[in-house]
Amino acid sequence: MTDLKKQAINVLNSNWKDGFSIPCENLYPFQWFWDSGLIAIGFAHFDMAKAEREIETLLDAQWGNGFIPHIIFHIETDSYFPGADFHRSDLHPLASKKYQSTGMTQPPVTGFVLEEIYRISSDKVATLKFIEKVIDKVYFNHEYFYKNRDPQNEGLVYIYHNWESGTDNSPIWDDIWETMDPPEYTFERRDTTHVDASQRPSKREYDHYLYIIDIAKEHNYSDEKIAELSPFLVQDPLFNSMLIKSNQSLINLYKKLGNTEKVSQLKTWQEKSIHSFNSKLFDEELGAYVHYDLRNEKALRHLSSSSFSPLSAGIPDKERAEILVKTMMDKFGNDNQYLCASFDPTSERFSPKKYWRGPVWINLNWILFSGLKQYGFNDIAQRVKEDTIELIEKNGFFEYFDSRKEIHQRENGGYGGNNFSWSAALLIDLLES
Ligand code: 2M8
Repeated sequence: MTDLKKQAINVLNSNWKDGFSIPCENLYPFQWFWDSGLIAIGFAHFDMAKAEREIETLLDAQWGNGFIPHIIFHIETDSYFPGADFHRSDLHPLASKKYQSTGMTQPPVTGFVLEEIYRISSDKVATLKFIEKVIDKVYFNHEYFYKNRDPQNEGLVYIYHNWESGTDNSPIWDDIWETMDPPEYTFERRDTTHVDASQRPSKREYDHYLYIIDIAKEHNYSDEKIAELSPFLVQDPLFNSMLIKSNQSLINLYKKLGNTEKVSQLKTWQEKSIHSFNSKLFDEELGAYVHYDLRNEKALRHLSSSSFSPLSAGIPDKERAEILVKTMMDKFGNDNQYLCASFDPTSERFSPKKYWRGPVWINLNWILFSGLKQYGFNDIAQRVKEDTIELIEKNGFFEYFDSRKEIHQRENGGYGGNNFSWSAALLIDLLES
């Protein structure tokens, strides 16, 4: 086993908290939805019991309407803000009685995570038994999305908060902040006691984040009211790609399990989603997929690593995939840049050290790698893989990395939290692929 893989295993084992994993010590002390799913892929390579437990714990926090929250507050600590007391998931009548959580969700990765675990497993019979036990909960989660998050019945679901996107302070959201004027909140930030403030969102950005939650709370997290009133209502290409990728995995797995009814419903959702995705979210001029602001009915015309994520869900046809990859390489693939910056390096809004405003993220690289491979862009996929390994080898298992190669010759270009779980988990998977 390589040293790097051993180190990655150590990171995962040390972030394991008896039933679930934290993304990293101090900065993120709870269980996060999409982190958990991606972490399970790493565990599946060396400890299937933990991979399964991770998913079971996550699904145990599901609400009575199929919703899965973005943070599950397993412990009480004031080292993270905003915590359970601010989010107040208990306001929703169908919230879990067992766990305190947020009232927002995250990219629905669980469906494809189950299929990945099956792919990795050396005991397919046992793994399929596990999948059979949990898969209906994942299906129920997809049903929640299609029933509650698609007010115009397009097959595209909305997110109502930037924290639902996973790409939390992407410059794309700046367009939305311009339409809002939230009050100035008084609160004590915790993230900036763990990480340099220059790598995190600003105080004013946090005011926006809190204000959207307050509006949702005023209406007890009612989906209907949120759709009507939230100033943030966006159809996000990454979020919808994850849903579509997971739909496909559920179809594949239900076929193995012989459940034709579920396969047929999933196929109906899938067809509609892929069709709308291609007709609504593709920007011909930019040559890539973009976000759509449903509240203000306009496209948010910016390039980010999310723009290329539809490759991993098989959304573009071959011709469009070529265009997409050309855009990616022209704008993000310059020789002095590591693939793939989280935001357009040629834009004025690009900020290479700050959270989701420019740095490379390992989870997005893993998603892009899988997409590029699916369409046969093997050389570029290989570059994404090599860049990912090099970034971790040079700097450590950080949360995000500077995309500018020159930086790494002078200093450590890893930012945010260290010993970060999904960086370790997905590196293990990349090393094996
Ligand atoms: C970051 O988000 C949290 C809020 O959810 C934060 O900044 O406090 C994001 O990178 C998100 O995508 C990720 O799931 C979370 C934990 O790793 O951290």
